[in-house]
Amino acid sequence: MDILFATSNPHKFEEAAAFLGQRGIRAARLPFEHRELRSDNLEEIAREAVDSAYSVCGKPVFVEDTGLFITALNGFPGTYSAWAQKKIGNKGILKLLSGAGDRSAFFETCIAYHDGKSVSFFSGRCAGTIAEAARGTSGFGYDPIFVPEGHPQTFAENILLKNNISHRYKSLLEFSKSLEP
Ligand code: ITT
Repeated sequence: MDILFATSNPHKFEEAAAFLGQRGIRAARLPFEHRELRSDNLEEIAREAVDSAYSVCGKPVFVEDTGLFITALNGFPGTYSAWAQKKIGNKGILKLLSGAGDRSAFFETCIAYHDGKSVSFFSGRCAGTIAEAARGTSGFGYDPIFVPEGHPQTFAENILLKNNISHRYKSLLEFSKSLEP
């Protein structure tokens, strides 16, 4: 089957298209520049975005909203992850965490799928810690500073691992199961 993924982020599209392609679902990208809703809730943001994407394309379409939630920063950058990546980047996050005893964090993704009648949600979470310094060159965004639980490398040092355990992988797995006939 064919499906549309509305996103402004080519990296997110690449990861999702590779995963879905392995399961016989061909994803096409709807380049979607959209002013995101301000909210602390990923599902609320994804809901508003998918309604807007559907009103543009009029076809079954999904969006996903992802955040990095850092315990020592009370969940920041969370739903403001795109903004924080642009404004302060990984360097800024590492600076905010200098001297922090607790470096735990998690990524969470919420997919919202509009099938033309109703909207369904699929979430995935990946726990880990924030590294002391950025490491690795693969991936994008916060990948060089995120070390998934139980592994020594950052996502940017081991992209194959990322693609098999990540927040995005988990949410896409649930989503793809729901599309099975
Ligand atoms: P959309 O148009 O799809 O919303 P976006 O880039 O604004 O694209 P998000 O709000 O979902 O996407 O993501 C927030 C930011 O978090 C994103 O810009 C990246 O910097 C970062 N991010 C998202 N997924 C990531 C991942 O798997 N690994 C590392 N960083 C990630």
